[in-house]
Parts: sequence; C-alpha cells; structure tokens
Amino acid sequence: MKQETLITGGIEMLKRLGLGLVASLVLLLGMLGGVLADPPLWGDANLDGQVNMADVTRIEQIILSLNPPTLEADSNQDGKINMADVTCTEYRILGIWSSK
Ligand SMILES: [Ca+2]
Ligand SMILES: [Ca+2]
Repeated sequence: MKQETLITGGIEMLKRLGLGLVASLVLLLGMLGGVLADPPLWGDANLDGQVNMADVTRIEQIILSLNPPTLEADSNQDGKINMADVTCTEYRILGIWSSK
C-alpha cells in the first residue's frame, strides 16, 4: 500500500531525526490529518467549491446515473444519494439547512 509506505517512510525519517516512535506517530498522524481531513463541502456535488443550483442539477443527474456519484452529493449525509439530497441542497443554498 502506498499510504503504508508513506507512513513507514515518514516514521523512519522522524526516528532518524531523534524522535521516539510515539512522538513520530503523533506528528505524522497530525500531518496526515491536516491533509486528509479537509472537510467535504456537503452539497457541492460538482466539486467546484460552491453550493448552487448547478449542484442540484448534478445530484439529479447522479440519481439518474448520468454522472458518477461524489461524496459531497450526499448533502444530508445519510449514506444515500436521492431526492432528499436535492431538497437538502436547495435548503443549503437558501441558508436554512443547519449542517453538522
Ligand atoms: Ca458546486
Ligand atoms: Ca443523502
């Protein structure tokens, strides 16, 4: 696995710098977390950084299998992409959806 290699390599590098394994792990996980934990913009189905009517259209296309699903299309975060996400995204555009 590439990620394992990256982590192992990172730990080795930090060990060489004189840090203990635990300190290395904490540092590395923090670094990885910063990179990987960029929170999704829920409703931004077309991944352009904005939530607008284009995303509503995109979610409808995803439901119809005309476009591949994206994580962000699951606007209400229930693990499914359906008409509830269309409604949820419209609420987000109107600013009346309280997000997690
Ligand atoms: Ca968008
Ligand atoms: Ca959903």
